[in-house]
Amino acid sequence: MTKLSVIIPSYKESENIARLSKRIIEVMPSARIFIVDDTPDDSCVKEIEKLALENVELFHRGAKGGRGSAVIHGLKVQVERGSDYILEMDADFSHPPEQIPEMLEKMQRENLDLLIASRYIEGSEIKNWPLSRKLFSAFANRIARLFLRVPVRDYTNGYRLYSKRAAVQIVKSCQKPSKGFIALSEILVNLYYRGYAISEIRTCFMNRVRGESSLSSAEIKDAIKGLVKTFFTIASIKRERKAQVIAQ
Ligand SMILES: Nc1nc2c(ncn2[C@@H]2O[C@H](COP(=O)(O)OP(=O)(O)OP(=O)(O)O)[C@@H](O)[C@H]2O)c(=O)[nH]1
Ligand SMILES: [Mg+2]
Repeated sequence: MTKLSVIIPSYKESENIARLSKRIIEVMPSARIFIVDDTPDDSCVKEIEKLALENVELFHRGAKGGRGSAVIHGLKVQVERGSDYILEMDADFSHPPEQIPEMLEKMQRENLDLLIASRYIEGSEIKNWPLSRKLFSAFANRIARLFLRVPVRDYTNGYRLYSKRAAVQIVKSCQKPSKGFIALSEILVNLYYRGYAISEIRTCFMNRVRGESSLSSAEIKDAIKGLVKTFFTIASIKRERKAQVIAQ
């Protein structure tokens, strides 16, 4: 049977994390959930203990290390455990778990390495985001596309499915990811410019109802630094691939 792992980065998500884990298991009873939790206290740990589901595991780091590094840690653990497919999604119900079977089916049918649930393709929806967030996200995506030139519409939605070989590549290439959402663009670049198969699927993104946002001005500064770093990554991957061709 196909082994699917779901990585959920979590920071102060005690109002969401158990509810979400339960919903995922209802949709995909065979999935294994791996939560990488940076909440300083044990509020999320307690919620998951209370839930007591065998296939839901929480790894408590206990200090804010960033969404990017939480996901890379999760990918590393799941690669070592031999997962066939690894999904990442936010803890705040922005990403509908009901879509997991559809994503998995497309991934397998088209033999993809990365499938992005994209907010910016036909048929997609963004619900309950204030205009300021919509504009910020659209602007961040435009800028990322301008500099990074990967032919996808959504560089920053953290609802994505990876193949095993893509996950192995990410763990190897993205050891020091940026802290916030720009790490998603770093991963994208590291796969696209090495020739991995990438596609998008329509989705319905919903603003969080419970818990607090971790988007801050520090994260925006981190995104600008991350974008510059990723821009230079493209040149180094191209050099690396050229050297491989010459060596052959
Ligand atoms: N492990 C870990 N998870 C984080 C960290 N920062 C954010 N997250 C999680 O990453 C996901 C995305 O963060 P959000 O706060 O929802 O960011 P956002 O979606 O841009 O903002 P809002 O939805 O408006 O609150 C959520 O599941 C957070 O709990 C972190 O430092 N460490
Ligand atoms: Mg969110």
